Amino acid sequence: MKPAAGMLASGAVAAALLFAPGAEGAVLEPADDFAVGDQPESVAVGDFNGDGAKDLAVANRGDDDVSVLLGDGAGDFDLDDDYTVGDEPQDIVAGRFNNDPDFDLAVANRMDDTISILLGEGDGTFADAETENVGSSPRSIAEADFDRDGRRDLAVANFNDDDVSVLLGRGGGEFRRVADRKVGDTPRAVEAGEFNGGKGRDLAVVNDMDEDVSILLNKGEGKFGSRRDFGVGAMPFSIILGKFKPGGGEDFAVPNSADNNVTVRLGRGGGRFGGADEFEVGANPFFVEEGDFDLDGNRDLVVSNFDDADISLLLGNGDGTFDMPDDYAVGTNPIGSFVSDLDGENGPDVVVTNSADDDISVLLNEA
Ligand SMILES: [Ca+2]
Ligand SMILES: [Ca+2]
Ligand SMILES: [Ca+2]
Ligand SMILES: [Ca+2]
Repeated sequence: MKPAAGMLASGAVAAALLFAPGAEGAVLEPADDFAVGDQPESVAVGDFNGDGAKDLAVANRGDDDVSVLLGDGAGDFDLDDDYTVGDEPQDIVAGRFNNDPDFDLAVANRMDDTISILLGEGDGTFADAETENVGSSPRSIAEADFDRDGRRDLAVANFNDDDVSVLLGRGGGEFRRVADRKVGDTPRAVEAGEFNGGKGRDLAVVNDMDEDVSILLNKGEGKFGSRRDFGVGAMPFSIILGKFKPGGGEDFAVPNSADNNVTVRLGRGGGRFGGADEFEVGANPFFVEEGDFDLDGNRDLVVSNFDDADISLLLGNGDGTFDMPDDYAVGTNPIGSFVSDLDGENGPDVVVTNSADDDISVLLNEA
């Protein structure tokens, strides 16, 4: 770690004592929990019924379905309905996949090598799932308009195939699988980002066995160049892209579940990254998201710690370094998380899936 980060650590210890969860000055309020299905692993956010309040969709790996929870705009959620998807859904994204303004859902099903598309009706309900084939053991799904035709597209990380399937949206909620691009060994997570200001959104893929991130730059028309790999730590699980320091392209943060830390590498533009810095988090960190939680203009990180039943909030310093974490209790074995302003005040809030409790935790921001 850079000397500057070490200097900040002593001040951060004092801050951690002051900002204990639930205490005055804490950034996040104590969690409220809401029941979902069996073994929830991933959550997506959107306004599914068009009432201006954010809603939630949770992929339940143990139930092979998706729970939809409608929000009241103040941080409360009601379970509305469950929708059958494929075998062991692992990841879910919300987006607009057909030609109406309503949010739809896309789900990666790890055991039957498919994705499920659930088209939204605009009233909080969804049509029966349509199925598309992808590679072997899809673990993660990302959405963006990769070919810039105005239709949203999908990228899926196939864990057993060491590749990423690219599916271009055709409108109407249908997709055409145009390519499987090679990445590293056992890709576990994929995100769409912008690394070179080029021809559309690029891809960042986390490779478990290789302990690195493959960057694939968009060449236009939904085609991607050869991968360039950047090392992270042991058993990396997920990735978030953001601007943790001004300049360059997007930066990335990756939790290393076997190292109990997060690797941050700063974008230099052109799809290249600076050296790795590590920041300590809790035990067995799985998911990372980003947002400006204390509203100081610097982007912060939030990480779910699977073995600790909590999340770590690392406040950013705006120079690519982060303070020591403040931890907030959630449920048992938290995995997926999503950051969004769920109550329309006080900046971004956090929702976390507790895979062993069959519920989700919502932590509202009180900054
Ligand atoms: Ca809503
Ligand atoms: Ca497109
Ligand atoms: Ca901040
Ligand atoms: Ca909020």
